[in-house]
Amino acid sequence: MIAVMRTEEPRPVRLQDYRPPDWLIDTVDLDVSLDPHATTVRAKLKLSPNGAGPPAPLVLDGEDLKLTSLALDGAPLLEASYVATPDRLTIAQPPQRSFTLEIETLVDPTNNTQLMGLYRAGSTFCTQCEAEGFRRITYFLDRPDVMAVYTTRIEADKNEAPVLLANGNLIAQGDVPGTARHFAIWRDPFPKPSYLFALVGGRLACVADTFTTMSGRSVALRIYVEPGKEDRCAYAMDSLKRAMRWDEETFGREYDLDIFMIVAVSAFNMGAMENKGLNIFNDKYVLASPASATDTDYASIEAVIAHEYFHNWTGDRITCRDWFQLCLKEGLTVFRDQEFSADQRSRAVERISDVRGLRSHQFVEDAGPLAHPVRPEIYHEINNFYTSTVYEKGAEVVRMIRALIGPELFRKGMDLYFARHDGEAATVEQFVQCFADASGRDFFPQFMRWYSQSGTPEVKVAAHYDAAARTYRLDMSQSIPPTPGQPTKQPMVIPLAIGLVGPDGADQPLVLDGRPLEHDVVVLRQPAQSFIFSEITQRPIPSLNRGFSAPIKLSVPIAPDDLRFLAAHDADPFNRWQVLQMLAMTLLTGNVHALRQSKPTRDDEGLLAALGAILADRRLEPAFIALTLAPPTESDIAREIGHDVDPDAVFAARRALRAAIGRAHHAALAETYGQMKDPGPYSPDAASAGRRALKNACLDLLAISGADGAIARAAAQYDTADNMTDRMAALETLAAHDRSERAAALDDFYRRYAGDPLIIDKWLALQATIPEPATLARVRALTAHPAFSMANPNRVRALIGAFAQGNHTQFNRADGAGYDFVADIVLELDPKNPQVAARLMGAFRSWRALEPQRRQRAVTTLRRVADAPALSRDVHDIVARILAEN
Ligand code: 0A1
Ligand code: ZN
Repeated sequence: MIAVMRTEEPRPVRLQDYRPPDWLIDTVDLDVSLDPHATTVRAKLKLSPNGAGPPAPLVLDGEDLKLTSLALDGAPLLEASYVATPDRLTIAQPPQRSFTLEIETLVDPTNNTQLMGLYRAGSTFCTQCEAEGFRRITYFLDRPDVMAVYTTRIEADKNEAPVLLANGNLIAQGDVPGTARHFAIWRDPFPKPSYLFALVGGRLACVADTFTTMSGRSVALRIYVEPGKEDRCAYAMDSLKRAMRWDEETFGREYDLDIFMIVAVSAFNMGAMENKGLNIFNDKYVLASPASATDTDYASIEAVIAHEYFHNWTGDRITCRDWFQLCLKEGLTVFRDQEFSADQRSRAVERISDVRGLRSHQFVEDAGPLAHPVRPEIYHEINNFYTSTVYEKGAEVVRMIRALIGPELFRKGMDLYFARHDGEAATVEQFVQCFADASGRDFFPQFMRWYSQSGTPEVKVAAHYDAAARTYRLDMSQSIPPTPGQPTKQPMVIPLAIGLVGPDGADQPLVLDGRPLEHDVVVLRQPAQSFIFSEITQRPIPSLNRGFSAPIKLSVPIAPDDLRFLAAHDADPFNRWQVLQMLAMTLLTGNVHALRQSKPTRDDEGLLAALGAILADRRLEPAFIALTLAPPTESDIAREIGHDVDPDAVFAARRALRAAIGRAHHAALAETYGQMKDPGPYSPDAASAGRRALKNACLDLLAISGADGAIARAAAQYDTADNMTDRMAALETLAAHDRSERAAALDDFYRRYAGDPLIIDKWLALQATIPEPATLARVRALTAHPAFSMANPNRVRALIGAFAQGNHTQFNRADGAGYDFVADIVLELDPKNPQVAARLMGAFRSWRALEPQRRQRAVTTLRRVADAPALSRDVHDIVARILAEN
């Protein structure tokens, strides 16, 4: 029977309701005949009952599917024996033994605007199956604990899709006699869940290389791109080879298939996807040349290529039992890609950038209505849980395991994890158990709270030095603010890497309870706990949470003089950066307060002097200096203030500090600008990128301070730049100043790059982030520009995403027009691409912290969206949680 009504799946989904599947699928034979509007998918599934439970019906997931034929063990199924709706195929009384099911469905890739399942990016056919996209291709047990061996035959018009790819190794290809079509057959020997399935068909160019693994096997490497873009693949290929080597050297992990393929597509909902042997990428994270990509783009490409490659072991070989375990693969893989970048570049700079990102995204999420545990326990729409909490905080949790047991035992635990769970769909408990077993330490049951409790822990520290007894005591207490669904919390295990810095700037030996402190880490486990260090001969300054060993908010009363001392002498570069951020934060929050009360703001000569010392210190890495010159972000300041936030005052205070830095160090900045210029050709390496970062930070600070000739210098740099980093940096500087040079440069930029969508995205995003009232009208006008398209997620993110997430003053306009504009876009986009629409909607997540007028405007807009008819589950879930009172 083929029913047509759409039956909603029971939602929400809860972790506590997990049950193993009643049926398993051992093999999947797919035969996909590609056609722009009517692609035929024949799936032959070998099913078997899972264990000897009571007879169970077979219920396969679907979404928007059209069933055209169904057979069991070769015989067509009687209409009375099944029910097929677009989103489910039910066989109430299947045989209680192994059998094969042959399902034929018809899908329309061209009109698949959600970009989930089989869709078209330009003219290329491609798939995206995580999390629940495979069910848009065929009926299936679309859950990660059902792992099967896939064989995929793809057939297509030879002219339309000369390249046919799927997971695994190519086993056959040829022409379909008597037609203009051809086929390819791919077989992936590794059992995998459906979310890792992929196929691609299109007119694509290929860049080829090889990699010899540590055991001497040769692996073919292929990057497929739109023809004409081959010359922009070199950095991605180089990053891939370095990532493959690094995983062998650092974790002993070798690649397993004969071929590893990357396909760059122009329309993709996220960054990239780790499909087994066939990674599909948003082309933004593949394509780079000096003339088209900035240093930041290069670094992102390196990180995303590595991230997807590392998933081969952490995600593909060992996958997740259910979607609640998403952090098992994502947190761990982010940790791995961060470590890779740290090893390839500068460890200190990488850590500071990662923490800056964590604070301005994850801490904001954790402090608002969308806060959720690293391992959520309930969801309405899993696509809304690809969050910075699952990814970035998930990585911090893995990092804490390493801080707690040290690098050697950490590696032993990872080895155990790979040995014990290879080929399985695992859980977070099983992962953590490997470290408990490898280390024999007893804190892991309590440590699990990092996965179950949301919110950012706050640790308060008081310090007492007893000169007579030569002891130094740290009294610590911890608490976690309430978060949605979690009014009260239990104490966490918090590893704090510490140093006690003596008057000579050197770390004093750490002796706790008569023993040298292991790994220089104290472990806070109680609500309140004291640590007494002995043999401390001189009053030290505490350097706590070094390297940001725990993702917490730390309050420790250190006098400004001592903070400046640490800025100059701390052996931990992260904390040298951190103490200056603390000094700046104190100044900024005070000045925001003053501005709100129309009182005079103040300067901090000591902070300016400390920054000057950093700027003058030629032993420091330029990239580190550049990061140090950047005050806390607007979202950091807003979060620190916490309530009654006026984004205009936040912006004004921050801008004033940047101008003060520019004025105070005018000469040094101008001199450094000159010194950091490299005469040679562009190279994307970290040291060169760091010099450019510092040079461009100087340029911007000089311009913001109103220095003579600074705008002319930026305009000249724009005109003469021989690489995109310098051109874009100059344009960003110009964009902050409403002068004729800005308009000229923006026009010129468009003319130069009109044919290159990824570059035009930079142009769109830059205009969307200009912090001035005219921006909203400009952004609105740009939605009608030929370069913009609501159908392409990169364009939407560049223009609308940048406005909503990256322009705090204009999105949060006091008149509410920014909110209404974004809401209108969300409602327009939602029927076509709910996933991207829901992400945009997340921009409203901090509304409750705003001052009353904006809060009122925001809630009015939020209610309008909530009440809109036919909202997707994605947007509905986000709006409902953002509005919920708890
Ligand atoms: N697993 C991918 C992220 C990803 C998630 C969902 C997607 O669906 C549109 C796509 C990609 C990663 O971590 O890179
Ligand atoms: Zn990932």
